[in-house]
Amino acid sequence: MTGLVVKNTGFWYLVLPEGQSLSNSLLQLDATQQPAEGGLVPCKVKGNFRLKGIRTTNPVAVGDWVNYEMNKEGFAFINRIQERRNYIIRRSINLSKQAHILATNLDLALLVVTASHPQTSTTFIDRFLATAEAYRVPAILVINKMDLYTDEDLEYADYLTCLYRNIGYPVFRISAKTGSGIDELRQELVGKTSLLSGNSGVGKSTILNLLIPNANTRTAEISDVHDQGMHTTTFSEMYVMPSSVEPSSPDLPPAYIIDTPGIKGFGTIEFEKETVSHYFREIFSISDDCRFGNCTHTHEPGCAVLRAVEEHRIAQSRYDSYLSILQDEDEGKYRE
Ligand SMILES: Nc1nc2c(ncn2[C@@H]2O[C@H](COP(=O)(O)OP(=O)(O)O)[C@@H](O)[C@H]2O)c(=O)[nH]1
Ligand SMILES: [Mg+2]
Ligand SMILES: [Zn+2]
Repeated sequence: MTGLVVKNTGFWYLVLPEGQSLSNSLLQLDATQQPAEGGLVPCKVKGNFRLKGIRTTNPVAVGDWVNYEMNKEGFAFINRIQERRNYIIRRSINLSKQAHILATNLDLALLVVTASHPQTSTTFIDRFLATAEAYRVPAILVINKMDLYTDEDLEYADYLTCLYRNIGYPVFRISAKTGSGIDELRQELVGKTSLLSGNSGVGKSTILNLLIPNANTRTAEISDVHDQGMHTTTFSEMYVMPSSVEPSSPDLPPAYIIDTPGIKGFGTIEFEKETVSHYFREIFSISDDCRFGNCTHTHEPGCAVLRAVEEHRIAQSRYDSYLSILQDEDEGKYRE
């Protein structure tokens, strides 16, 4: 039998049988609460699944299409993962050689950022975008809390908007509080499987609750002292977004949104020094004009990238992020 992995709770994977449609109410039940008829199938994993030599804490991830079989004890086990179009992993904290697969088979990686409360740094954004490029997942930025901003915050929001639109990334400006910009964002997500990411406190749960009535994700109050949200859950969770607020037409493909509560960032796990520049689109395209083919764009004579940074054709903030990833490789460590 074939199905889609829609939830991962500990060693249980909940699988949606092929051809069956998903509802948020089923997603809210755990493995032991699923109805026998028409429910999600609780599965365990049997066999050794590996990802290109990388050890992962979870062999199977939300978004995977799998084959499963019932066993005698009455539960199912996954015995094959169908080939993945893509995946996004993060390095496990304190386990430098282990990685956690956040989600697979993604159409979109959506990064929610804020100009304040808390402020998202360009380094964080660029690491996210570079990771998305490396995994070949199209990325978009969503600037939230537009209702909240002072003139200074707005300046930063405008800077981010221009910078990333110029590079070619779609940028949405929304307020989950007032609802402004939400319809445009919803249109972007229709028919796709999207990963929702961003620092805690930027409004991911609030956005989900707005896009998906009854999603009931918990929102955290930002602590005044640390200006950071509280972690509430840890596993990747999938939600189904109705294609419109009205009862959706059955012909429209569903939109899946995968939330990764408590995940702050992605380790730059697979980057090699020579390829880091490939994941900065505008740096990569200008590097064609560097004198040396193996230019690292740090000190070489005739480096077109260094010249472009000087002439402000490449943003200093982007170049700094590029250098910071290179530095990680030097030190052999991966910060978040
Ligand atoms: N003013 C304002 N506050 C927001 C907005 N979106 C979320 N918040 C608040 O920001 C805090 C963190 O939101 P939450 O959704 O829990 O963030 P998450 O950690 O990314 O899931 C909560 O107090 C929300 O009410 C917004 O657009 N404007
Ligand atoms: Mg949240
Ligand atoms: Zn160069």
